[in-house]
Parts: sequence; structure tokens; C-alpha cells
Amino acid sequence: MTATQSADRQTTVPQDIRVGVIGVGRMGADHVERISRRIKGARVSVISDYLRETAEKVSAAAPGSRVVDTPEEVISAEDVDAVLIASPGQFHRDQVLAAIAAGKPVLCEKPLAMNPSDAYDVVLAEHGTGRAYVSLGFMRRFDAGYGQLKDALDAGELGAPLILNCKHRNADVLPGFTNVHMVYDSAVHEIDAISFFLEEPVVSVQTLTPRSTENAPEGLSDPMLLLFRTASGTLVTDELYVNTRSGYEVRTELVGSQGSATIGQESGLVSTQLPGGRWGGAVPADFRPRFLDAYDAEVQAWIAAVADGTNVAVRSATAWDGYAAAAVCEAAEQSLSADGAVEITLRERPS
Ligand code: ISE
Repeated sequence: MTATQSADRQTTVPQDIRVGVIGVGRMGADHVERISRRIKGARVSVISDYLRETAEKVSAAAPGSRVVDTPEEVISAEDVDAVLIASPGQFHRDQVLAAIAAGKPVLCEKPLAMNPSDAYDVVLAEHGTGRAYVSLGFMRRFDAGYGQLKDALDAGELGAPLILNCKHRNADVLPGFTNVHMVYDSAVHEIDAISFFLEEPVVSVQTLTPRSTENAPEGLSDPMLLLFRTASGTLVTDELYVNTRSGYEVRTELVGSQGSATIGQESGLVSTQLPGGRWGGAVPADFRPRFLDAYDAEVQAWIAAVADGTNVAVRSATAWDGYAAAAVCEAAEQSLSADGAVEITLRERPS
């Protein structure tokens, strides 16, 4: 949306923000359905996917949307006010840069880029415009439990944070998932959680690989343990296990000097009716049902920020967060073949 369009909106009846969506695989299709059915103040206007057939199918369920052939056409379309990117990570840098150049707010699924240098290009490009354009899809920032833990920390209820323990388990992952994805696709959520909860940089990371599960494909180190140290000396553990074959579990425990708090142990319905007299409840199959409310809240907050011209919601991850996460991911990846911890030095943060 241009500045004039934004000013017009304040004097005329509010119109829906027209969102162009790039990439409608698993996550992109989920966002199209969210914007079409659950989000207020927005609609999907233009869609592209490298599989045209997939785009057509998703568009058919999004009233008023049309399909174009390329991401560039989505970004430049007259009927697109804001861009949502859910293509594979290696395309994010160029697509986000194109959205910034077109003066359109963009919500990009994580990661921002596959290396810190590419991510820093985005930080500089956005900074050069003098405006905020980039929101990053770290949806956990909008999860109710994450919000409660953050509020407790900020209110000083737990004292000084000493240790943050994270567990991240997936039933399975998509074919072709490698150690690089393990870091840039999965651990990146906990890396952003460090920025969100502790608001300080990570200065070193060590990646440890125990014996792998027989469920993992050849060459994948699963589980994987990452150990981070922050600038003030807080330690963070991240236990990743992405082929459990059971369900989706994300747990976070903050050990503070005045008390500890745990989130992510939602049990939902616990039943004693299971065969054999056992008791149990349901574990979500993957991250979409588990974080449905968080995704909805994230996209709704983004649309509200686009509508009011600020473009980036208050709790959202920014381009800088994406750069900082990429720098830590690179070090975590290097640590896979290094002896011990790898140090991280961030580049200058533009004021
Ligand atoms: C996936 O891309 C996600 O973002 C999920 O939240 C995460 O749990 C999973 O490990 C990733 O592959």
C-alpha cells in the first residue's frame, strides 16, 4: 500500500487488505485458508506457486483470488497491497528484497535467508527506505503460552533468567530433510525464542549429536542437541527430535533466579477409556493444529499493522531478528563439524 492509499483508507470506508501469496504448499495453503476464512480485514487477491496446478487448486477455494505465473508478478500486481511469502527458504531473500523495492509490507515465513550475509542484505535494504516493511513468520511469539512466559519474565516474576530449556519434537519431516534443515528450519524457532524471551544476542553455540534414531534417514543426525550461551551468560538447551513417529511437542522451561516456569504441557482431554485400562490424551499431529491460534493471531496482527501503516506488529520478529537467527544458524551448522562451541559476532545493527 502506498502512503496515498494509506491516507485514503483513513477517510473512506475501510477496505480489505489485498494479500498476494507466494508459495502455496503446506504452509502457504494454510495461510490462504486462514486469510480467506478466519482473518478480518484481509483477503487473498493473487497467488503463485512453482506448480501452477497447486496454485489453481488453492485459488479455487479462495474467493476472488487469481493465479499468476511468477513471484515477481505477485509482488508487482496492482491488486496486491501486502505480500505473504511461504516459498522454500532459499528464495526468501530475493522475494523479500523485491517486496521492499515495491514498497509493499511483507510477512515472510522463516528463515529470512539461508545465510547471515543474505539476511543482512535485507536488513540494509529495509533500513535504506527509512520504513519498516518486514515481518518474519516466527508464529510462536503469538502463542498464548509464549506470551504468558514473556510477560512473567518482563514483570520480573522469575528473577534473572539462568537457563532456558527447550524441547522440540516432530512426528516426522518432509523427504529430503537434512542437518541443514534441522538447524535452519527447526532449531531456528528456539533460536528466535532466545531473541524473544531474553532480548539479547547469542554469543556461542555448540551442536551435539547423540546416536541417531532408526527412524531417521541415512545422514540425518536426529536427535540433535544445541547448547547456546547468551551475552549475559544465560544458557539455553534445545533438544530437537524430528522423527519421533508419535506427535508434535514443543516445551519450554525457564529457570530463573526467583522461580521457574514451564509452557507447552497442554494436555487437553485426558481419558481413562483407552483399551487395556490405560489413560491418555491427544498429541497434535504437527505444528499446524498445535499453533493454529498463534498463526491466526500472527497474521491478524500483521494485517492490523499493515492497515494502520506501521507494517510490523509489536511482538513480531523483524528483519534484524531474522539476521540474528541466520548468524546463529550458521554457527550451529559449523559446530556440527567443529570441535566444541562456535562463537558468533553480529554485524552492526543499523540505528
Ligand atoms: C517446520 O518447518 C516448522 O516450522 C515447524 O514449526 C517445526 O516444528 C518443524 O521442525 C519444521 O520443519
